[in-house]
Amino acid sequence: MAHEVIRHQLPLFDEDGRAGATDDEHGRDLYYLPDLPEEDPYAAGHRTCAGCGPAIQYRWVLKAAGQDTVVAGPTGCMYVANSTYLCTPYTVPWAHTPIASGGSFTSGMAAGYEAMIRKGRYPGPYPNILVMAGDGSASDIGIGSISGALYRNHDALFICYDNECYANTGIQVSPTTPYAGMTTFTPFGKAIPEGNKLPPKNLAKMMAEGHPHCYVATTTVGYPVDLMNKTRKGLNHVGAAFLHCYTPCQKGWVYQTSMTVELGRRVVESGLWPVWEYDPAEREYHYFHPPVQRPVTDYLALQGRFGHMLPEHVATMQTGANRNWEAIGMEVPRHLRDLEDPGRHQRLKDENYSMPLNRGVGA
Ligand SMILES: Cc1ncc(C[n+]2csc(CCOP(=O)(O)OP(=O)(O)O)c2C)c(N)n1
Ligand code: SF4
Ligand SMILES: [Mg+2]
Repeated sequence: MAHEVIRHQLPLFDEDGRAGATDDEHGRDLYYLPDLPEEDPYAAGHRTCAGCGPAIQYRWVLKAAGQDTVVAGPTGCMYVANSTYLCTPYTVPWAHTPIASGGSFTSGMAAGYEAMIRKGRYPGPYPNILVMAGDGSASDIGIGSISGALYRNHDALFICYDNECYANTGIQVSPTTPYAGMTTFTPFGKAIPEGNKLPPKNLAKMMAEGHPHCYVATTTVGYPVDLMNKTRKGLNHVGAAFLHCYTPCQKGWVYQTSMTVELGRRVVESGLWPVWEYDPAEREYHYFHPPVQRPVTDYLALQGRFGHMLPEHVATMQTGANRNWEAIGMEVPRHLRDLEDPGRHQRLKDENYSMPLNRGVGA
């Protein structure tokens, strides 16, 4: 006799009921204070860099998922820094997978739990099953195995923590490295003054358009409640879900350590990272419209990886951001349209608040 597979339904955090919230001068709520779970399945004691965005994402995702969770992690910083011999920050089962196999390994876990529960060999309920893969893994080396898992609709959450580079091997370019983002494989120089010439791969849209039966969303570490709620929605969705999360890399991007969460807001407010949710039932996108629209320089100038940009590169970036505003149904204000003109810019390293020119990534 087949046993019934009982699944968790995790309640969502109330985004409007944040106690003690305070608005800044732009009306942004700076202090998210929801009733967070006390449990920390990703505990203190790991070895990531100070200010590491992926570590913040890991902590909030696992807080949202809770104790009845199994996690996989393909090779990358978040495997290497979290699995020193005989030491681990996880209080839930965790497994390392080869960089290309995050999708296939997680499919196997999902199918295995489902089969064991049906046969009465595991009492259930069906645990929260998730994988957190870097952008190198999820958008490049392991994209095939994740796409296969989404297509077959295994009941699991597939997350890309996106630090826009192959960080663990020394900050090399990846398909999600932004235009003009300097990496060790895209140095700027006389021949290629912008460093990276290519725009980033639109991974989340590929996943949503290519797997229309899946729940797909984007988020950033700048919006903790959004990140945790999308984690829970992805886990509650019966079938495969994909979450693409922007996670700054302090070492690779060269910024002040305390600015990780602020960058997660500014990348959205400058139009460079649209935050949205794709609902597979309606087959529709729901876009977040930030209350503030900034010039891209408010974001770029905080990071050494962009310090070499010339006026024409900054203007190209603003043009791309303005296209994004239109794509999510927002008006482009006059002052942002004007900034498409290179004549309105100076070299980025001469901007106010600019970080010093990158002396070599991670130096
Ligand atoms: C097939 C294969 N190619 C290359 C490597 C070397 N490698 C180990 S970690 C890593 C970087 C992974 O980048 P990403 O997935 O973005 O994670 P991050 O290091 O940025 O956290 C690479 C290329 C590997 N382990 N396996
Ligand atoms: S190199 Fe970047 S992603 Fe890796 S641990 Fe350091 S801050 Fe985190
Ligand atoms: Mg990466």
